[in-house]
Amino acid sequence: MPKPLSDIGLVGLAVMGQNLALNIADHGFQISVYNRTTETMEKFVAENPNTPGGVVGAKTLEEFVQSLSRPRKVIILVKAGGPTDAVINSLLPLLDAGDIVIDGGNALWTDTIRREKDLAAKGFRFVGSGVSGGEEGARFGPSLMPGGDPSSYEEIKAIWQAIAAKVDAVTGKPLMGATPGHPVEGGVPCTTYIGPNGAGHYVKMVHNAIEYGDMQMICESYDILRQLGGFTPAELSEIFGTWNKGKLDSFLIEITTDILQQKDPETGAPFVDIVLDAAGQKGTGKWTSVNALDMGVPAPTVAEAVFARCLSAVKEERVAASKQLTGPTVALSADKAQLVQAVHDALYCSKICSYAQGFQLMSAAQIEYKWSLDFGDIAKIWRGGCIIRAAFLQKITEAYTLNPKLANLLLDPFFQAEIDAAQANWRQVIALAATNGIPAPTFYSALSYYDGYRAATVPANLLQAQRDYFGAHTYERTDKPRGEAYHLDWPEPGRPQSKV
Ligand code: 2AM
Repeated sequence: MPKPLSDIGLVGLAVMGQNLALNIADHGFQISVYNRTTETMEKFVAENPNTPGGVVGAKTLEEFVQSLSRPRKVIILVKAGGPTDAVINSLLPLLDAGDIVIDGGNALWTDTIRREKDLAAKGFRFVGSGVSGGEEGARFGPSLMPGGDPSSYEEIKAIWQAIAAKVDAVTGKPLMGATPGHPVEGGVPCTTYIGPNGAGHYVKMVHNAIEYGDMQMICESYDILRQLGGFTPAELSEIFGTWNKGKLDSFLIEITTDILQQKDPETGAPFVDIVLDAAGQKGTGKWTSVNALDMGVPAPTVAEAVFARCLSAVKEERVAASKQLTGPTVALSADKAQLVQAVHDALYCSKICSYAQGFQLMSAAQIEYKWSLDFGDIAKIWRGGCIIRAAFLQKITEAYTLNPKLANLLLDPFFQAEIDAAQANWRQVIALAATNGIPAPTFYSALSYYDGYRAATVPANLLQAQRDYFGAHTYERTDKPRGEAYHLDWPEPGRPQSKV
């Protein structure tokens, strides 16, 4: 027998919405569902008659809202942008003060800040919750990054903790094996309150940007190993499979292992060789890079990952250029086993730099928006459920537990020792990529970030002199306190400086 009122409601029954609704129902919560196209809702309800909590369909938004217990909790999972605003605007006249609207889409965090302010002014509560893990995550346990009104998190906490992915309390490894109607028992949930207004969606965006970096770095590893090692996709699958048992143990390495052994069902060729090399993107990497530029925070590796997708997308132009522009001939490496270890280390070091940049970005954003982010907790909730889940994140949690005010991940003793041990190989791989003409933009940029960050002196002295020369932009002096501006009365360009 259904309860008279549902515990929560969900608007938007595309795949993510359907899977999240089933996840909620699997944990014993009764959920009401509404979709603009009624047939989708009817089909969904008919196909899922026996969930532990129960799924209740509503044909109109009025019926939907009336079916919810108070304070009402409504998850919106529609396309980010205009559709989200449209749904919010249709819902508000039907809701009461104190009711909670939760946007589970991939919203731009500044939209979330705007919506939270707008709804708060009208007496409603708003939560912008990042949901990561794709369709599978939504169904059996995503990583959830809720931000917004803190009192609303208390209202949804029990549901969020129940439906989130779980990791082992001791090892931090994801607990797998959930099936429909049978979620995993126990474990630590991959969710925590992130912060006010747009904090949840901001952190979700940075998660996605880190994902862009991870994916591009894996692609560069694959490319270098294939070109310089001469490995077949099947051999590469074995290499990635081995890596997945060590420091690089992660969901993205795991799926890469699977992909590289997949054959194209039509031709029998390695599947990767059938897929066209032109990448798509939905915008979260770009948003992050634009924001890094806006805040003046160095996050070059993410930006390079976005640009690599852009360069891949101009396929026809590249094909034409390949017939005209020259480069070195690729020479196969003599020591294949050493190459594999070196590429492993290059990937590992680059990954550390990329995560360091992502956390730097969140650190700057929290000052800009007056949030108080807990980086140890953020790394913790990324250990399971989400696309970047990895053994590595346990180490990041430990780094921030050891020092919550860590200025940069690179300064943590564990990561410092890891880079010390692996950097010779990292440098070797980049040198090999350069001499053989293999693009490796995230590897290169991560190393430049590392070398730049550890340099007490960079050539910005000359740059400041140039700026002062042509634009009287002033400079600070090495022999005077910071903040004092000086200007030299430069001679005319081309005229030799008069001797003193
Ligand atoms: P639909 O099935 O009626 O298209 C992903 O597109 C989800 O968002 C779908 O459930 C879709 O509903 C819903 N959606 C997209 N735009 C919408 C809008 N403007 N109003 C309500 N739902 C919308």
